[in-house]
Amino acid sequence: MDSQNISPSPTASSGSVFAHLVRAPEDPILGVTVAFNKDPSPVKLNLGVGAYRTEEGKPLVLNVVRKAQHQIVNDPSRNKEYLPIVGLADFNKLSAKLIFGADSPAIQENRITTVQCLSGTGSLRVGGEFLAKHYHQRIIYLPKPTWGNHTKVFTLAGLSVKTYRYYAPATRGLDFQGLLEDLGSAPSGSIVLLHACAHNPTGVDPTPEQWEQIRQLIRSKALLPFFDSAYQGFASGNLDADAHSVRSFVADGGELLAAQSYAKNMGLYGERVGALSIVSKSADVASLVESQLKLVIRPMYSNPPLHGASIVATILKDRDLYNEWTIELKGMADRIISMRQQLFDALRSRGTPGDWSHIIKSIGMFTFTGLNPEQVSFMTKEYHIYLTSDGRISMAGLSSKTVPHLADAIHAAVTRAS
Ligand code: KET
Repeated sequence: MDSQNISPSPTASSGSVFAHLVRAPEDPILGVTVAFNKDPSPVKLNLGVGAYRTEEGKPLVLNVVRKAQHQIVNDPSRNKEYLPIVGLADFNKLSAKLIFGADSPAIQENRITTVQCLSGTGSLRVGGEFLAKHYHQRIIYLPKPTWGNHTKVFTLAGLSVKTYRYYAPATRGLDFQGLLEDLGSAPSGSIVLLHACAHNPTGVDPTPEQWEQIRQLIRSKALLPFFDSAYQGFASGNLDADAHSVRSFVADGGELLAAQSYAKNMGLYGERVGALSIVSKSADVASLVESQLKLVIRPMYSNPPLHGASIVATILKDRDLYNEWTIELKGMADRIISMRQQLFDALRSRGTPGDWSHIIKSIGMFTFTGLNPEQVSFMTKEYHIYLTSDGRISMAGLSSKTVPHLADAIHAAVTRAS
């Protein structure tokens, strides 16, 4: 062949077909870890992503997870075949039981469809796509503020995102009046995203009495609740108590969706294991729902991964492993609560200006400190402490050893950088 005849294509000479791309910003939460990883400082501290760390600052693989993995690996009858489109049957049944309660009438009446999805995010996305396709109202209301990814997940699923008032910066508490007004004026049938417990990023949850009023309002206006349950067990240390909000909406016989994640409560972050449940009015409808969910999932990722779901199912179905899990979970929740007290005490002993009682009062993995973006970037630059620019800190990333460093940084940020 005459090589002179092979002339470069016009695109090769003018550069890549992708040369026009605009650089996308890093993710507001996961991008914090990217920046953290680049910092060579020995005192650096990552309080960005909500991922549990031990007192030694290390990731934790739960003992029950190690045991379950051991069982799975040593069971010669197991294989690596594809799972069904809806995932592992045992996992789905046990996940529904975990969130709705073993005695849930909706389970007994076969009114719940549960499908295994790619952790909490994937469950929200599959639920969003299903609603965009099959539900008569495309508007979804998200609390303001909410987990940053919610807006993108639901917008890309084809829903139209609006917000309802949730947090009152002045009181660092719930804007309950605002919430009732906004949901009260939502178009009938609107979908409402609710954090089942441990609201992210504020750490502020409604009281049981407030949940009851929210439930009555949602039902009276025929709104459709969609629960995001990413922290069951992390709020109070008790799995049943943390499912109270969801269960009260099932108890009234109405319909709802719920997305579950095992990332935090079993420490299975990278296994991407979660579930979407849709509670319907009858077993017939539930089976129609399942048939359509399969059509959403099959072209998206075909069927979900096996390993994480096998771990979860192994733990949930064995009484001893389950009990051991609840103890380990309580241990994580208690360590977070003790970090709250230690940080609060450290700030008080430094005389840091401001009322820091919200650090103790917040529920779950995070504290919404009230620090502004300038103060946050000061702390990162001067103290190598990494957190999201909205001032949220992951209490689960702290330890007794690092509390003084964080308290020094907050003190300096408040007194010098404001
Ligand atoms: N819902 C909420 C409220 C949430 O905070 C997260 C994760 C998820 C769902 C999804 O988790 P998954 O790993 O898909 O099961 N939040 C932490 C991690 C992240 O942003 O991806 C975080 O806020 O740091």
